[in-house]
Amino acid sequence: MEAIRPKLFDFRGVAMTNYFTDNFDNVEKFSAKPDDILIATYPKAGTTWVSHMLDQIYFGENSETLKSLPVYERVPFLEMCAPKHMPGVELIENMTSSPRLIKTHLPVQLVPKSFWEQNCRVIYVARNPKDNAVSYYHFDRMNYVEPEPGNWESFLERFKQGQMVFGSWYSHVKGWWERKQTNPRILYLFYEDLKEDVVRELGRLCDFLGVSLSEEARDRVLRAVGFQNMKDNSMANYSTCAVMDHSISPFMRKGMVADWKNHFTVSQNEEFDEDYQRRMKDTTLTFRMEI
Ligand code: PPS
Repeated sequence: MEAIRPKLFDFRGVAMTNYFTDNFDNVEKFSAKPDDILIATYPKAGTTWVSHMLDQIYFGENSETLKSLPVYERVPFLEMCAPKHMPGVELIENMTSSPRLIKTHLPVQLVPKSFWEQNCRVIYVARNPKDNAVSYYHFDRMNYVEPEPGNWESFLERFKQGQMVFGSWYSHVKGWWERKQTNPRILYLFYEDLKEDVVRELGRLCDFLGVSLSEEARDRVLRAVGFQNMKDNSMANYSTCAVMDHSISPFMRKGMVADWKNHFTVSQNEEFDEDYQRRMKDTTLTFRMEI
């Protein structure tokens, strides 16, 4: 696999790489449709899980399409513009399905304005920062279009400083949380809640979307989005993605809450908690580090 690891730079106050900024003129000009559904997350918070869930809710009965297209084509990544892949904007513009399901990792202030003008529904998924950092670390090891991760210790420092692609976890989760307070078209979900009770969270999701599933359809969705089923499904597990090396770490890695306990040292944890308390003082948003 080619070594094409990019460097981070500041883009409008957010750490980014060229793979997410090269096409930004077209991202900003993107024309959303009223029934588009945006799935927004900080990287590694549960994007693929919720994307697959939405895809199953809307198109799960059309199993032929689901079997032949990977999740990153069924739910295109708006700002993505990487080698060997069609830019996200083009993929979306070529879509014929309705509603269009669209993935983004953009912080709220960089979302193209047409999503707000069209009053689109947005599902935001957040994950506790310790597990989020661990998942991001292993992802950066196996994904050659991410910056070099370095060792865990230095990665964790960079995470705390917001020197990650898509910037600071703190700014991201708080920015979207503040926007949600005044925009009822944003549903804010937590990875930990999904793990705790996926049936309940699927119900909340369907209520928000105004979708009513039969018991049979609901069971089909739940089966399809189970961790092991997604891990075994080549259309959901990114095994077809050319820039990832799953022998280093699989994309569908552990899928659990509190795996951070296997990575953080006692002092890393204490320092992280102290920093976390300080930086979350100005928000009503709270996270569960374990369930
Ligand atoms: S990305 O690259 O930003 O789109 O990654 P993202 O999909 O947001 O996050 C990947 C992590 O989500 C876990 N995952 C799941 N957990 C539980 N159940 C299901 N069905 C599921 N699908 C994906 C995946 O394993 C990654 O977490 P880690 O902790 O690394 O295992």
